[in-house]
Amino acid sequence: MRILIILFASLFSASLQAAETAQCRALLTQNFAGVADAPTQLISAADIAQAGNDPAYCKVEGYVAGRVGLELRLPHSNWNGKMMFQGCGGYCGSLMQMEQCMDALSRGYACMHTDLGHKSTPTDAKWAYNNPQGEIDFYFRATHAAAQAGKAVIGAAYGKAATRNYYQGCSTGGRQGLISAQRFPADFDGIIVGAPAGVSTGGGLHLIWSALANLDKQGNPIMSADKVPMIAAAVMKKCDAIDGRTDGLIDDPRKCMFDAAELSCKPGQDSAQCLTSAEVGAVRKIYSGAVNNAGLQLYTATPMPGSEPAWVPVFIGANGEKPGYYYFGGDFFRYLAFAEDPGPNWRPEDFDFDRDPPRMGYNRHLNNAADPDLRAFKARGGKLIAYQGWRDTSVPPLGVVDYYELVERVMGGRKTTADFFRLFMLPGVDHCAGGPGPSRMDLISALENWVEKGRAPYQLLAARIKNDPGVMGNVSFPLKRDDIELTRTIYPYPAAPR
Ligand SMILES: [Ca+2]
Repeated sequence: MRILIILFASLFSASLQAAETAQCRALLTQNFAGVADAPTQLISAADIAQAGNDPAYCKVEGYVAGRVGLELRLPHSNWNGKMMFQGCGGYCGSLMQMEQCMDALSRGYACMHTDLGHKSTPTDAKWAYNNPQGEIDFYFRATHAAAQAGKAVIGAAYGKAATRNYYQGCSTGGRQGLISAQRFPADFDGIIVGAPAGVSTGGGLHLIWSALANLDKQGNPIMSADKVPMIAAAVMKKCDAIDGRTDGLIDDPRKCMFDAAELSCKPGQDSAQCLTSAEVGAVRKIYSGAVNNAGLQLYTATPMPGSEPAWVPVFIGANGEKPGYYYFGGDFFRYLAFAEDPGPNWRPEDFDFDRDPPRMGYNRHLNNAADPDLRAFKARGGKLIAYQGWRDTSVPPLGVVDYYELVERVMGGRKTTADFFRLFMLPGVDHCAGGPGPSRMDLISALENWVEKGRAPYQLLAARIKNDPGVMGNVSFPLKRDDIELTRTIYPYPAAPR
């Protein structure tokens, strides 16, 4: 009897194994042209051997009409029955974040990614020049279309549909996740959103304002990058202990009241050790965020005190160069921000903070992931975990804070919101990851527990790790104990440790 049970069990597991094995090359013989919302063509399918910690998988490449490129990595065996959709970054334009699938893949997920409908570097937007379809794909269509394609390919590869479909992404990827919850709430059962760009078109104003803040009328830098550590040190000295811990992290930078004039040069003082009045003006401008000539704040999400070490090179170029956002932010206005693209000859100095913000409604309509009405996503059982670094200079942290608070008001209060949406604010963390604060959290496990077991994340353990690979790198869980430098328990906003 016992032998029979073992025999039966092993036969059962063998058949299960067979059912879970991705049928890789046979996928190329299948027709995906009829996938709803996503006429799909596969281009290649290849077996990739197991290597190191990465399992063997089937690598599938293809596109959705017109030009939404996609890739899937399908584990050959031990598929966990689920899909993970990996988001992109910047202006996307390639499958550059496919490597961030590897954590999910090693857990048994079939993982996929899209280039968002065009070919480019992550920092250029020429592809969008007079290209409205490209903008539609980038801002909202490609993620939805690729998800439909991916679900169909996974179904064909394993002979059954995924039991759960999840999404994870940061920056542009965070925006993709919010757009999914807002506009395509049926696409994903659970969504992880990091530092979402495009909660408001104001994100573009932030880029251009902060790129110009430290340039004089001739376009030369007002303050050199070597003044920044002095400012950072003064802010930390003033505000580190407000949260009760002198640890180099400012838990809630909204409580830090710092004015650059505190570092003003006194008569006779060596200007290397203080700020000139022009430099005080530049620093105040960075903190203030975009305002028009009437003094009206155009975007309330501004760089926070404590973010100063991350101002170079994005707001203040190293070695007297133009700051990074002069170029990255410039492309937004050259090719995306307006209904009619001003094109390659447009310069950031051409932006008029009175005339031009009202012209950005066209982009806002495509871009903004700001709709607080998440009723459809909540009703279908969707769960949303968001996180944001307080030191972020690319996506100012108060954008997602404002969005979360707006959702609370629209969805009926804190408790009814916490039932399906939680935000985790990370002290001392840069854009998506990195910085002195702990930024790495096992968010996939947290999402699985919430969606599959009904266990909401009442806290998350964040870790700072050695040699963090940064915003583009893959970090697999569980973390290696020797790699962990610092941990911190993070509670859902607005709760804070005492
Ligand atoms: Ca502190």
